[in-house]
Amino acid sequence: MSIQMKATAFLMSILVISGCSNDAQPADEMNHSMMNHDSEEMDHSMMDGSSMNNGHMSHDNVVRLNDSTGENEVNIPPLLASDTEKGRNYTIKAQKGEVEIFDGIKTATLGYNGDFLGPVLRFKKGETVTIKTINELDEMTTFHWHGLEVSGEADGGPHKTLSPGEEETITFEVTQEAATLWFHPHPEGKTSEQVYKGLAGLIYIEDNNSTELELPNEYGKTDIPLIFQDRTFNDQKQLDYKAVMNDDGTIGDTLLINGTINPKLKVTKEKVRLRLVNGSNARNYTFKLNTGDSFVQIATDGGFLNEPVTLNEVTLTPSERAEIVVDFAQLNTSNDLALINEDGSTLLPFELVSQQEKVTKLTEELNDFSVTEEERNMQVTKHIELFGMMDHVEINGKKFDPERIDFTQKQGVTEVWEIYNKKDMMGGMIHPFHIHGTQFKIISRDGVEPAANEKGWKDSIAVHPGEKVRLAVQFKHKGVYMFHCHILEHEDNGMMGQIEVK
Ligand SMILES: [Cu+2]
Repeated sequence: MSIQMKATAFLMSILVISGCSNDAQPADEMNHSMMNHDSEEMDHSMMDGSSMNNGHMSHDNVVRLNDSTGENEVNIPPLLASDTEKGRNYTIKAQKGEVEIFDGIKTATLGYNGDFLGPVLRFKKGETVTIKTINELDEMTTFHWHGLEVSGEADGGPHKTLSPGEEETITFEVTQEAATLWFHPHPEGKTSEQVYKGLAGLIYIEDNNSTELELPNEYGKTDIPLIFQDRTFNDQKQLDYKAVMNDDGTIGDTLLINGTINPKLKVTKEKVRLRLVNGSNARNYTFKLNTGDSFVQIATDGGFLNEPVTLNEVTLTPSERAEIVVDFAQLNTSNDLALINEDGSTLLPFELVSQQEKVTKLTEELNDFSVTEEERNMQVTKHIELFGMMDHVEINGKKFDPERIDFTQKQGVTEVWEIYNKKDMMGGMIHPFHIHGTQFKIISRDGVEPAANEKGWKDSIAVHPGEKVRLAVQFKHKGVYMFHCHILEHEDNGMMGQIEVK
C-alpha cells in the first residue's frame, strides 16, 4: 500500500467513525469513488491535523451556528434607483470594500455599489432593462442573474468574464412573473471565493398579479428580504476564504443576515412577508419559529404558489428561495420570538415594536401554476447523473469543460430532465441542482409528486442521495447556459455542464 493509499484509508476510517457515512456501499463503488482517484487533497488534510474539519462534509453533521444575540438591527439593502427618470437603466459595480461587521474593526469585503453585498433591483414584468456592469475588482468576475430568464449572452456565465476595469452593458426584457431572484458572480473556479467575500444582491420582479394581490408589500417594513450566509471570521475578524475553504462546501459558525452579525428584526403585530434567500456557499437551513407556530409559504424560487401553504418548517439548500408570511398578530408574544434553525440555533430574534394588533388580509388564490398531463407523460430526454465528493465531483462522469457543449435543446420546447444523485461510498450528500436561464417545474421526486410547497416555479432543487427527480424544462431564450451543483465549491470543482439552446 502506498503512503497515499494509506492516508486515504486512514481518513476514510475516521470519517466513517465520525458518522459521515449513512449507508454501507458495495466495495466496487468504493473503489470507483475514491481509491482510483488522485488523493492529493485527502493526503493534505491527513498530514495537517488542523485542517481535518475541512474534510468531507455529510451535511448531517455540520458545525452549529452561533445563536444570534439580536444586538444589531438587520440591515435592509437599499433599492437601486434607475440612472434615468425615463426607462430602466442601472449601473452595477463590483468593488472592493471594508465594513464594520464587528464594532471598531474593519473587515475586508467585496460588494456591489457598496462595501458589502448589494442593492435590490426591482423590475416589473414587461419592462426593458439596461444594466451597465463594471468590474472594479482587481480580478476577473462575471455578473450572473440567478433565476432570470434572459438570453445566454446576458446571463453572465463563466464565458462572460470582465477583466479588472472592464465594463459591459446588457439589455433584456423582463418576461417572467413576480419572484425573488438574486445576482452573484460566476467566474470559472472563482465563484465561491467572490460570493463568500460579499458579492451577492437581490432582484425583485413584480407584475400585475403581485401588485393586485393582498399581500404584505411595504419594502423594509412588511416585505423583508433576508439573505442567509454562514461565515468563519479569523482572529483578526477577517474573511480568510483560503484558510477555511472546504472542497465539499465551505461552512461557517457565524451567521450573517444581509451582512449583519447577531441580527434582529423589528416587527409589528401584523402579517409580515419574509423573503428567505439561502445565499450560503454550502449550508442548508431548515427554518422554524421557536414557538412551534406555523406560517405560510407563498412563493418558491420563481413565482407564487397557487395558494398559501401552511408549514411548521421550510428547508432551503444553497440558492433556493422561499417567501413566507408570518402573522405576528396570531403568535403568542409572551415568549421571545425568533426564527430558528433545525438544530435549535437562533437565527433571527424578532422584536415586537407595538402591541397593537393589525389585521391584514392575505389573498387565498395567488397563481395558476400547473404541471400538465402532457408534461407528466413525456419521456425523459435529458439524463443527468450527479456523483462524487470533495474535488472529485462530476456530472455524467465529466468535469466542466468550457469548450464542451453537453446538451442541446430547442428554444420554447419543453423537455423532461431526470436528475439522479448517485450515492457514493460515504452515503452521498444533497446536491442543490440549478439550471441557468429558466424556471422549471418539478414533475416528481422518485416517481412521487413533490410536496405542496414545491408546486411552483423553481430554478434550483435539492436532490437527495439516491434520489431521481424529474423536471419539465423549457427555455424562452437562446444561448449557452450552465447547469450545476450550487454548493459553490462543487461548482468551482467542475460539477457543471453546458446546454446550448437553439
Ligand atoms: Cu454538489
